[in-house]
Amino acid sequence: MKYGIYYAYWERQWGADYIPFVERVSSLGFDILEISCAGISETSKEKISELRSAAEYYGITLTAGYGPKASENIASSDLSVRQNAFKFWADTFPVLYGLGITTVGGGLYSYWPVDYSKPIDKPAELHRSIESMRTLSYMAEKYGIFLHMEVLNRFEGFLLNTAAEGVEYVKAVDRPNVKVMLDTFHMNIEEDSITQAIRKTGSLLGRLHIGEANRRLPGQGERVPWYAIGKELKAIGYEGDVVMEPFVLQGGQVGSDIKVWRDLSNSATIEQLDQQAKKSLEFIKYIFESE
Ligand SMILES: [Mn+2]
Repeated sequence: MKYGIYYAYWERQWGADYIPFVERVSSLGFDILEISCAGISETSKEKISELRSAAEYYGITLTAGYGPKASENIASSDLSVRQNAFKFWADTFPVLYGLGITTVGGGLYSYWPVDYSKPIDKPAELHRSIESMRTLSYMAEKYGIFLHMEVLNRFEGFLLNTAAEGVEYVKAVDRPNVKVMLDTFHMNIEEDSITQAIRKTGSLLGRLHIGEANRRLPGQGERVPWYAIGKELKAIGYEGDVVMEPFVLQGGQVGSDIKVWRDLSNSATIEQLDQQAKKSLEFIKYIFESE
């Protein structure tokens, strides 16, 4: 397995100059830097090739995550929104390809975070989402890109809240480059058993986000059964990526969207954030790689 971290651990806004992060995560021992698709299609060609070169130089694999905006919802009842969503991905896939990125994960089947002041029609939304995802999967396939359907907790999404719903969705789409993505933070809220959820997802599990129940770094809490999860990943033969997605900083659009209303970093300096990420990586590798 390869181990990574999402850049937003250090950032308060979505999207960033990712080049300095490549060296940073490499020096901390990670294999992967996960970036956001936000605004990536507007990045200059020079910047994209510079980022790709940096990743190659430091031996870092780039991966991408995304929570589509309401205007980029492939499941919308509004045809013009669905068309805009396809346009967003038509502009984004070539850039990801240019970065050597072959995996995108997140609530790609809907939008994020969901506006619950509006009425929810889950069956209709699900039906449109599955149809649209099939189309999107062919667009992604041209660039060798896999799409990972991240199962999210009820407060952030309503289409896929459990691994079982993720599996059902992926089976309905029935495309080889569309898989289930699980995240221990969301699973901790919704699943009866995190290990059973992983077991039942089995070979359809394409991607994994890890974090404590409050989104601090793996190993900083006592709520998530890391050892049992590691054993389960082995049992299903999981060889995909393990990407930590900690959110500990207040402020900015990231703090607001993630609902970080207190400082979860304990006033950490940037050097301390680095050291804590390094320690968490060592912890999780020790647990997941042990026999
Ligand atoms: Mn996640």
